Amino acid sequence: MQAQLDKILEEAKAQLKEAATMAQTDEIRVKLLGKKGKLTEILRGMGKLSPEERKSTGQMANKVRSEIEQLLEEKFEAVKAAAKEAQFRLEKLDVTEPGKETILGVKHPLTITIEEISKVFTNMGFSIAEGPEVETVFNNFDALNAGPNHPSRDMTDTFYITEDILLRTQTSPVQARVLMKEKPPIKIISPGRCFRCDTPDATHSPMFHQVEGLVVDEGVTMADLKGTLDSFAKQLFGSETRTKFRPHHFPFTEPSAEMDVSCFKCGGKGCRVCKGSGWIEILGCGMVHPNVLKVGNLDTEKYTGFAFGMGVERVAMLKYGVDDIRLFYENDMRFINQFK
Ligand code: 2U9
Repeated sequence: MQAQLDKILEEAKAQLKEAATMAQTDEIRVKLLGKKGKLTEILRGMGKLSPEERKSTGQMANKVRSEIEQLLEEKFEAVKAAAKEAQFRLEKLDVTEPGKETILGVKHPLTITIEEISKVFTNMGFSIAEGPEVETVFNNFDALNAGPNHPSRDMTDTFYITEDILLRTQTSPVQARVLMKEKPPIKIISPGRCFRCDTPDATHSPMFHQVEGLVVDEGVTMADLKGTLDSFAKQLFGSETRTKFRPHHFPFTEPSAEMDVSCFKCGGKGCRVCKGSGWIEILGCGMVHPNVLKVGNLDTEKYTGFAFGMGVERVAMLKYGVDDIRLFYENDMRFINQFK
């Protein structure tokens, strides 16, 4: 019996040495100490022995059992620790490893330009107004004093959807809506997308962007217009920038003007950017026509206003030295990435 028990213990030691997982260790436990386990069977068979034999065999068997239980416990602990170690190794965090680069998008040059222009005006107390790109003929033309025979209404210049609905040709209808809805003081800019039936070339696109502005209150004068736009030019193109106003004509303003800025490239001496003149035309402006103020039901004896409008693409092309407007719409990342 002793020999049998010694053999079981030796085998148990050998098997446990080989076991590498909890499952393998448990399998060994079942084979030895389970219901049909080798040692269990020996213990069960002791009933048939004489009382003397039962006592000595029982002592031997119990000693072997507690030794095996001890070995099993140690093995369970060991494989558990090894499993934990392996898991830790797997999850190890290398704090010296360089971070993974996140590829961020970049802002489109037109977005950058709109944001720069808007910032200058919002810093001067202007609010930003927005409106639909699909507009009524009334808001786009009639409200802006462009009568039924005005050339800008021509089918060849305007994308009509129906007789009364069109794609806005400027952002002025946004201001017309504000004028009809709100009371002075009004001090807004309206950046946005516009559409004109133009054949694309280096300086024309059927879709383009504008920033327009409108100020209406009691006692607004041409001096306010000039002061505001001169300050704008100095903030956008540099504090050395000078401005000059040339008479012009728009249906929605009277008097009207175009504003030139001294060339930010050559300072006014004359270069390729200003085509030798020293000046660059940047925007149109004027005192809001009384007919337009009347659309807002305003007393034209009491209220006056000024308005202005500029093409965003033109400003961006001048600022960044872009010589073809179509580059803005091709989304070639080699172009877009240059404005980071
Ligand atoms: C209301 C009243 C007046 C907006 C104005 C201009 C002058 C102007 C052009 C510049 C280049 C458009 O992109 S461009 O072709 N715009 O010169 N725009 S005053 O006047 C308004 C607008 C709304 C109610």
